[in-house]
Amino acid sequence: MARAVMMTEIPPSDITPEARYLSRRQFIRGLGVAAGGVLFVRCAPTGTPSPEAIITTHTQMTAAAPTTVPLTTPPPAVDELGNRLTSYQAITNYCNYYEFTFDKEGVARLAADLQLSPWQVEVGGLVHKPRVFDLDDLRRFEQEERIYRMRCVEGWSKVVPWFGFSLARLLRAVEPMANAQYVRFETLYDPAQMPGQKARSYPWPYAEGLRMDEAMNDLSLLATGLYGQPLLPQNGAPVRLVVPWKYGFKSIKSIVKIDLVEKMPISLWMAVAPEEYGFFANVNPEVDHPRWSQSTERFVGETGRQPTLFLNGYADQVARLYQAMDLTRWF
Ligand SMILES: Nc1nc2c(c(=O)[nH]1)N[C@H]1C(S)=C(S)[C@@H](COP(=O)(O)O)O[C@H]1N2
Ligand SMILES: [Mo]
Repeated sequence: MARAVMMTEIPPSDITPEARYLSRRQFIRGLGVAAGGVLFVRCAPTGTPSPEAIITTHTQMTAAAPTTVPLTTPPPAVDELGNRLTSYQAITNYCNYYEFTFDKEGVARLAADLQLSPWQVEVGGLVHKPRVFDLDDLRRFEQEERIYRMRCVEGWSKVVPWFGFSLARLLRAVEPMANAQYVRFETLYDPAQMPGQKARSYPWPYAEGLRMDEAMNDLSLLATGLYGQPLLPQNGAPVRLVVPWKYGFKSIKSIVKIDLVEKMPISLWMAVAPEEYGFFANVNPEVDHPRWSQSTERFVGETGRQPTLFLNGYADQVARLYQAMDLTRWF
C-alpha cells in the first residue's frame, strides 16, 4: 500500500477452476440468464442450495430477462464493460493481505494454513437483534454471483467473479436501530496464525467502515467464494467485504466482527496515514494519491494501462450517495 505502483507479470493461468467455471457459465447462459448493468447471476456455490432451488431461481431470472443465447455463444469471460476476467491463478496469487506479508506473491503460501472453521461473525452494536453467525448461518443467505472490478489504490485492478450475498441482507436480519449511522468491520486478530500482526507498527486488527447508506446499497457484497470455488485464505476466507466502487483496501478480509455505530469508524489505514487514506476512498481518477496519479490502472495479468473510471465504473448505482459531497475533500 505504501509503495509506488509495481509492475509484476503474473504467470499463465492454471486452467482447472477457471475452465470449470466458464463451462458452468456457458450452461447458465444457455438458460437465458443475462443481466444488464452489473453482471450478476443468482447461482449455487459449492455446498449450498439444492438443484431444485437453482432451477427455480434460474426460471425466475429467465422470466425477468428473457434474452435467449444459443449454447454456442462463448461464455461471458468479461464484465459488463467488456473487460476480461482476471485469471483464477492471478486472483489467488497476487494479493494484498498485510496480516501475512507485504509481498503480494507471498501471501498465498503464508496464508494457506489459516484455520477457517469453526468461524464466527459477531454482529452487534446499534441493532435490535445482535447475533453471532457461523458459516452455515451465512450460507443460508441467498448467494449470488457478481462480476466486479476491484481497483487497488496502488494502481492495479482485477475483474473477479465473486459469489456471496448483499451486506444489506445481513444488516436487515439484525434490525439496525434508527441511530445507527455507520458500519464497522474487523478482521481476525491472531498473531500466532498471522505473522504480520507481530509488527507493532500497525494498529491491528485491520478495521474498515462504511456509511449506513453505502452499506445498504445493493452493490456491497459479503463474498464467500470466487470462480465458483469457496474463497481461499489469501482472498479473505471465509468471508470478506467487497465494495467495488471504492479502493480495494475498503474490502476487508476474513471478517469476525461487524458493529453498527453512531460515529465514523477509524479504519486501519486512516490511523496509519490519514493524509493518504480517507474514510470514503471512492475510486476517482481526478483525485490523485499524494504520491502518485490515480488516472490509470493496470489489469493484473495484462500489459499496458487503462483509464480509471469515476467510482470504478459504478456511478450509475452509487453516484447519488455523494451528490452533496465535495469528493476532493472527502477522499
Ligand atoms: N484484513 C485485510 N483486508 C484487506 C487487506 C489487508 O491487508 N488485510 N488488503 C486490502 C487491499 S489493499 C486490497 S487491494 C484488497 C486485495 O484483495 P485481493 O488480495 O483478494 O485481491 O484487500 C483488502 N483487504
Ligand atoms: Mo489495495
